[in-house]
Amino acid sequence: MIGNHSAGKSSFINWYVEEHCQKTGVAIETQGFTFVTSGRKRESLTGNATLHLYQHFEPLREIEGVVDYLTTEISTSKQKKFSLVTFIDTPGLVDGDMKYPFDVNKSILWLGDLADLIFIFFDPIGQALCKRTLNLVEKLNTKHAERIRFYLSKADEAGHESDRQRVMMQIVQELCKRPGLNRTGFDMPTIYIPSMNQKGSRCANQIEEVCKDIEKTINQTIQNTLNALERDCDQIAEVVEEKLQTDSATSSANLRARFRGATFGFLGMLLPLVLLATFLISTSHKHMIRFLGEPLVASLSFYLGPLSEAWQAVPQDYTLHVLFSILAIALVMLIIAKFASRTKPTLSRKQKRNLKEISDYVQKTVKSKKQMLYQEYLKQSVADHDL
Ligand SMILES: Nc1nc2c(ncn2[C@@H]2O[C@H](COP(=O)(O)OP(=O)(O)OP(=O)(O)O)[C@@H](O)[C@H]2O)c(=O)[nH]1
Ligand SMILES: [Mg+2]
Repeated sequence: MIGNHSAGKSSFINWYVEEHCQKTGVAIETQGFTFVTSGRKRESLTGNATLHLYQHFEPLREIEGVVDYLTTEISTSKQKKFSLVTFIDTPGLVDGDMKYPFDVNKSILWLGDLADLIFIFFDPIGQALCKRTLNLVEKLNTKHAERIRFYLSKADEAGHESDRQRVMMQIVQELCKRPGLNRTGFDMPTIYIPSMNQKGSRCANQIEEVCKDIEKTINQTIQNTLNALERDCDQIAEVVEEKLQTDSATSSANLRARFRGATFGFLGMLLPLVLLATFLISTSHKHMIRFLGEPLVASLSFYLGPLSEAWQAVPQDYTLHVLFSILAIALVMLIIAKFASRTKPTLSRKQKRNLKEISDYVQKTVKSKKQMLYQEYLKQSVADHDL
């Protein structure tokens, strides 16, 4: 609810809730922001408690000083659709010297991003043309034109029909001067609190339309929320499936990496051993027989014979070169083995089970609950309609 000072914002909330939640009067009554919401016990909360209750409003803390001017009024009223609404009453807007203890424009614009409906109250007395209100409306309109509703409040005080028309024209003209607001056919219902019509004005009161609009918005929000819930469930299941697939791909990649590492490692170890054996057989045959025994050396010479011949074919001067080259190749293979066998982390069995449980939960429990709520909602709205 935004509007000029004394436009009747707080009075409207009290009328809707049918309880005197908010102070009203001719003075500047509402100094800060008040969340009027439904609950089990009549209670007033401070700024910090308010931000605790509405955690998504936490960024408001960044606007200096505003937390000290936040309150929540919890009411047990079950009137109209109040149990499904939270009103945000805002400080009356005035021009000029009046200093707000916090950045009121910034706060209102920030709250406007979160509200489902933005009610703008213009009253016929005095300050319908408050610059601050018009500036804010223009800004809000660029982002949230479809949420904004204009009302001529306290319409019973507007005098005769002709006076009211004039006031309305003036407001619309003033709004249309703003480039962002120049729309054709401004809809501005006239409303007033029935019990406050002391002069017995016969002006049409469209306050019931406001209630219908609130109800319509509640219904839309319910549907949107339930649809978003279903989409979120699907998205969670998708992400889980993706994670499990990636994990299984990583697992097989790890297996291949281990195999590759083992192969290179084996070759890297085998090469120097074969080299050593060949070298020893061809150079110190007798010592070998003494250490390993005649039969083993015989079979070794049989298998490695061609290699030792090749070895003997290497000219004496180059033996060392060949030796080092082969050792270098073996070293390279061991290094390759080390790199090839590198693996990536995978999910533990417990983590995989957890993920599957999450996916099952959203797909079965949450989705069926959504279905149930949807049915319940449809039944209720059909019943309401029948009434
Ligand atoms: N005649 C008449 N008086 C109203 C109506 N609504 C509010 N008032 C009176 O107008 C005065 C201001 O109302 P509030 O509800 O305090 O206005 P507000 O917009 O909350 O004002 P601030 O909190 O100061 O910004 C009070 O004296 C109310 O009794 C209405 O529909 N008709
Ligand atoms: Mg007020």
